[in-house]
Amino acid sequence: MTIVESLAQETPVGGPSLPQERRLVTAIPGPKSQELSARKAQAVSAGVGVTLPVYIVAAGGGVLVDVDGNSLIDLGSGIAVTGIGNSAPEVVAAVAAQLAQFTHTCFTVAPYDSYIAVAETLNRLTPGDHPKRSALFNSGAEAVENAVKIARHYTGKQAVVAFDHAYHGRTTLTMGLTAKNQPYKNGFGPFAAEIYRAPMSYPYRDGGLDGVAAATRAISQIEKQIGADNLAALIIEPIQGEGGFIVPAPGFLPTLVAWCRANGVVFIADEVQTGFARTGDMFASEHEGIVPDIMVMAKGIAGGLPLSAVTGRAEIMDAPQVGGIGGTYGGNPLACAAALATMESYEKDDLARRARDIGVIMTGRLNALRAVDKRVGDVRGRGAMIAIELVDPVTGDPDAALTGRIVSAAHAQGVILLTCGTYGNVIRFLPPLSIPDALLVEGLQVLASALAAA
Ligand code: PLZ
Repeated sequence: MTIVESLAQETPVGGPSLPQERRLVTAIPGPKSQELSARKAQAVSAGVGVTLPVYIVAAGGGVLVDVDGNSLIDLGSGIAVTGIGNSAPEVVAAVAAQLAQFTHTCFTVAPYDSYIAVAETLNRLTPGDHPKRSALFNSGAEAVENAVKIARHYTGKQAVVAFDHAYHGRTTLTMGLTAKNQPYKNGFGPFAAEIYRAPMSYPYRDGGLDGVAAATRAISQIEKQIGADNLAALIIEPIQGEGGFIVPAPGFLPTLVAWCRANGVVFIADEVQTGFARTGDMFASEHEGIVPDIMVMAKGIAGGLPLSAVTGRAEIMDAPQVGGIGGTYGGNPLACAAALATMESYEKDDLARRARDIGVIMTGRLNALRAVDKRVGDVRGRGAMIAIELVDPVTGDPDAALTGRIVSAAHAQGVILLTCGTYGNVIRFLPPLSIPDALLVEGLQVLASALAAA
């Protein structure tokens, strides 16, 4: 069978017209998925793990349909990527049109206008009305690396500060920025030099230190251990993603930004996970009105196509020598077409508002669980980026085993849930913004039953 024939066999077609229902017709994973898992084990590097081994043939709205015919509720969006939904019609149309014109020239060889249009849109959408420039890449990690390269070039300094619980990627430089050893770093060293770690604001676990005090603690450590004269950039996720959906106390981010500005340090916001309407604003930085010098974006930018971006102050972004920034695929025309359609939809359909509405539904239900079940230690996040932290009700210690049991039970019931957190005890909810309310509520009911049974 050719690839085209086998794709054609795999009905149904994805997109929002897929029946929006949870439907289990086999055990999870079903027999066909189990066959594929056996093939995977023989063909794919064991280092490439899988959260839930159901093999997908179509997705859209708020569901993923697997090869056995099960329809699962998607509360993960492929890790915050498909905010506008899988195979969103406007993305499909834009990519199909581009596909028929040309697929690749390499922007740095023979350019095309959609790359410029994406840059113009990002320069307009990101916080601050100063002159900006953008550059496009493929993955979040690649964009983070380039942000650091550009900040070093501009400042002529080398040190970079990242925070406790941070996640910035899996390449050599970004592994160094990432805090957690397992599974991201273990055995993969040595890591890049001149990376330093500062304490985060983690209201649930730092005794309620207020934001300004937490920032002052971080700044004092930075000044003593590194010195602003050596520091090129400080990089932080406005809400930490993989680290546990940690929302810093109010005042933390603005205090850091003010210190960076006063000390010639480039403030880099890593909005790879928080960006593009996810938190109820176009970018999470907007919540406290901070204006990053550089913003890094990926995930939600292009409706599922691989694209990432670095947008920043013109004088910083223009610092590198011509030819100093690039890559074969960065800003690929198919990804740019998808990004233009996706970003238009965020604005036109006011998806930030949809994210806030989803947040109200989720936090209402999760707080109700917390009120009656002390194992739910914390409910936090913003918009459609919400999490619960599971703890021992007596000691408050993280309970990763309970977390694992709940998530497995939800998976078996056809709800895709993701975990996160330094201590592995956080369940995060990242539904596509295209999910119907009824399906979201059903997913949360499955979670509640799993919690009760665990
Ligand atoms: N910065 C804030 O969340 C990616 C990691 C999934 P890439 N997070 C998902 C995994 O297990 O690898 C992420 C992020 C933040 C950077 C990145 C890196 O983005 O596109 O995965 O390279």
